[in-house]
Amino acid sequence: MLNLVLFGPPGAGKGTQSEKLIKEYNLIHLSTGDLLRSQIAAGTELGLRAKQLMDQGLLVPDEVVIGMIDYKLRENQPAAASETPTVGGFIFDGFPRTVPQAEALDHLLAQYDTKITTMVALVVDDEELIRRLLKRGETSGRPDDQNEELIRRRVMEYNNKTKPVADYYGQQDKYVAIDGIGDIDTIFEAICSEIKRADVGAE
Ligand code: B4P
Repeated sequence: MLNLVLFGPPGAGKGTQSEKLIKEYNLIHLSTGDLLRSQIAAGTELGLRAKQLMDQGLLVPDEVVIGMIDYKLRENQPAAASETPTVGGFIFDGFPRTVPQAEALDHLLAQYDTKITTMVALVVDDEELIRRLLKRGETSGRPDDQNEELIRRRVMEYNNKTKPVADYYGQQDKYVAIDGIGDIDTIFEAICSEIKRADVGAE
């Protein structure tokens, strides 16, 4: 199993690269941002609560996103232990975003006798992030992409609460940083090289 954490600030290219990686490695894509937006679209109570926070550029509570990931992991396990897995693994996009989420993920994966292979971080400076998200906001319709002040709040939330997650994986020798500025295919190739290195190292 390849279990990849794709890490980086809002607008670093996680969603963009995830789309390519799931095809290349036959991975199940678990994006907490997408899961939350589908709850909002469905008008669930959870979605309504999450929307209030997301629209302010704030993170939603740990227990909410951990619960969603727990559910999705259970949903995607082979029915019997002897059954051959049909997927290559999971890509975690936008999760974990806090150290308690990272600890919970290790705990959840251990229940299925698996673990994170590596975490790849996309490094992009703040001004480029703001440029990208404002541009996406012109067409995405996402309320959290609509104004610069809100985007800066998301970047600040990342710097305060999410950045420490890199140290968590660094301590496990699973943290790799990649330049997230430049051609999308070149960045993709760099991620694939790191996956190869981590996979060989894990054998
Ligand atoms: P997410 O949906 O995860 O959104 P995101 O951080 O904006 O990243 P995304 O993956 O969508 O964008 P990408 O970088 O690919 O989170 C939204 C909100 O949900 C959070 O603020 C939070 O409130 C909540 N949330 C989600 N997960 C949570 C968790 N675990 N805990 C608590 N709260 C949580 O791309 C951005 C743009 O850049 C795109 O337009 C793309 O085309 C462009 N781009 C990508 N690569 C490029 C490149 N190389 N060059 C130029 N442009 C590029």
